[in-house]
Amino acid sequence: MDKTINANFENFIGMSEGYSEMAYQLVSHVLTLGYAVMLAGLLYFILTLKTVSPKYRMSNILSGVVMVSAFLLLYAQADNWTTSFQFDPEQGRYFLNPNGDLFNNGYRYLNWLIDVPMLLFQILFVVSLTKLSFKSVRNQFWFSGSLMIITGYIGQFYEVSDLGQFFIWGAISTVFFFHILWVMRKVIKEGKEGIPEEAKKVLGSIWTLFLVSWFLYPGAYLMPHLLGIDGLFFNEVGVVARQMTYTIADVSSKVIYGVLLGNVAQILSKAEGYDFKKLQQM
Ligand code: RET
Repeated sequence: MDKTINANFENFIGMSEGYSEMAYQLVSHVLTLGYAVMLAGLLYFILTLKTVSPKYRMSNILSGVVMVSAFLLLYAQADNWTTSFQFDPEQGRYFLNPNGDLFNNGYRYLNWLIDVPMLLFQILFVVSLTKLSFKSVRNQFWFSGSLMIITGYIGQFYEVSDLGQFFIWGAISTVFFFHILWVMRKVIKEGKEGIPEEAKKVLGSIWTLFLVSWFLYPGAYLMPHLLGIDGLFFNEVGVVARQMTYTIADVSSKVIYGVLLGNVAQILSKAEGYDFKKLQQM
């Protein structure tokens, strides 16, 4: 297999030096943790549905949708890892399985195609927009969210075979990414107007979490070349770092984000006279 094949760099490491026991298992465990957290999150979002007034429940429902799709696709991603590489007892390392599929991070991208619009819409069911139009924001989120992912999905195929294409598609994707950040900043700023101080603080944390966790994805895209083209990360350390980055980003941008939005919804529900704790005692 030469470097003209549009395969992810994980395969080239698995074909040349192979993976040590620790690197192989770390990736396998981190991928497993990823989908396990999504199932746990699903349970949380279902069980907390009634803690917010009916008006805000769409936020929990969208988190639930995100959990189901992420669970299934991350499960497929983990399965892809274990079937792509196999242990060689003679060398004591894992190498590309000649009878298996190649490894590809594309499952994730297709998961984002569902989850990114859902996560972006979700906040619109919690904050009240007074100046911005709900429809226009929703359409901008939907448009730029999908194009950011599709262009990145194409680009990631070229991370070894054609760096020109890899960087061009990555740059186009980044334009849509910045558009999303710009719209989200406006939504959060406007959402803070006229709500209790406590809810404002949580919305502030959501913006920080959003910025940090969403920037991890382009970081993972660039991982094989992060410390120089085919440089210090073009090895098993880069492979482990990439899967860890993705898992941290997924747990933050989907689960923690959903929990924090739920907290805002709880505060707002209470301020509007829906006090879950009191209802429980009745
Ligand atoms: C890509 C390609 C390279 C450039 C940029 C990217 C951005 C990806 C982002 C993904 C967010 C995903 C989320 C998923 C949650 O389920 C596509 C890696 C900018 C921001 C939040």
